[in-house]
Amino acid sequence: MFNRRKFLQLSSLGLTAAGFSGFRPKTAGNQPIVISTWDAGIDANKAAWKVLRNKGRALDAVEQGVMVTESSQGCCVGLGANPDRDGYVTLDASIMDEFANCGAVAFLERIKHPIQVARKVMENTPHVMLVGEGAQQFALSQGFVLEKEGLSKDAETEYKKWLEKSEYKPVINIENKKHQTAFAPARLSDGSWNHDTIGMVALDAAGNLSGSCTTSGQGFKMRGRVGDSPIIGAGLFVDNEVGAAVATGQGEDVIRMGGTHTVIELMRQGYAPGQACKKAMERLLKIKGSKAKEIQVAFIALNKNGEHGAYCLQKGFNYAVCTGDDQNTLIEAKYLI
Ligand code: SD4
Repeated sequence: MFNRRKFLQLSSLGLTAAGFSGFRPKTAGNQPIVISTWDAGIDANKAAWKVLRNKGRALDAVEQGVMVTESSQGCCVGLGANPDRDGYVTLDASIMDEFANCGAVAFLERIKHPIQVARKVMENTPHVMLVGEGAQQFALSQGFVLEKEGLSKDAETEYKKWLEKSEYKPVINIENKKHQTAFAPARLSDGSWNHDTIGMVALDAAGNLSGSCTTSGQGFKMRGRVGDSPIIGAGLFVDNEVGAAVATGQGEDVIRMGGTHTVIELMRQGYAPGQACKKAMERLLKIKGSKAKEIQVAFIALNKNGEHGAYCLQKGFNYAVCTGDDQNTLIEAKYLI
């Protein structure tokens, strides 16, 4: 069995200290760290850091962090997001802690913070995942409020535009502000940029890992479609002996390869986080072949030692890393094709 001591031995032999994408934070010991996907991660990290700085639990940090993105007006992870092809916004989320407790919701409508509902599923039910109407009923029983029906102004505009052709074609890197400036502008009316997902993993001062992932899924998906984000082992996985990883991008392909579980198992074998993400991505490239050009998938990972890394299929993915009040930066991930 791979344990922390063995992991540290491998580290000292240099077997986990990657030459690429294996960044080591400047601080040592159980210095907390939080990392999250895309540039919206910068603001989310700030909220998570407040918890970590005060020696709070990684689980609370990853919940508080992604809630910022869920409620941010211009950032369409939550109810302001693009709808499915029938015009409804449906949300997926998952959360996992250091004891392998996990909770998830999928196809959830009219609830502002799916990540909080996912945590309630984890803590207050014997189950891991609730979906659709059942998830909504459970949320209401836990005191959540049913939000108004209807789309945000931006989503309404996008949906009308989409209806003209009704073609399902997810835009690659729609989440990346810089990429959109250059290639596919998706600026929202308040001046910010589109996002549909945020994933976050954190290590706390006690040396424990947790992760969260929340999304409106791919815009204009079929009604009832669920992506990777609420699926433990696909969009999110945490193994407190080894590390934590989260995925973003084309959910169907992340599910196909058991994305984040694969990353964690590679880390268990001794790969540094960036190397593990790269190896997993190579596996996906092999599965997808020439079709890989049509999609984006990215993984970010953090190990027990506080090392982090990422890898994506194609250029344009970035992630935010925070190790202090004024140490919160965006890193462009390396890519395969
Ligand atoms: C999904 N993986 O529903 C999500 C989408 C995503 O950045 O991550 N977008 O397939």
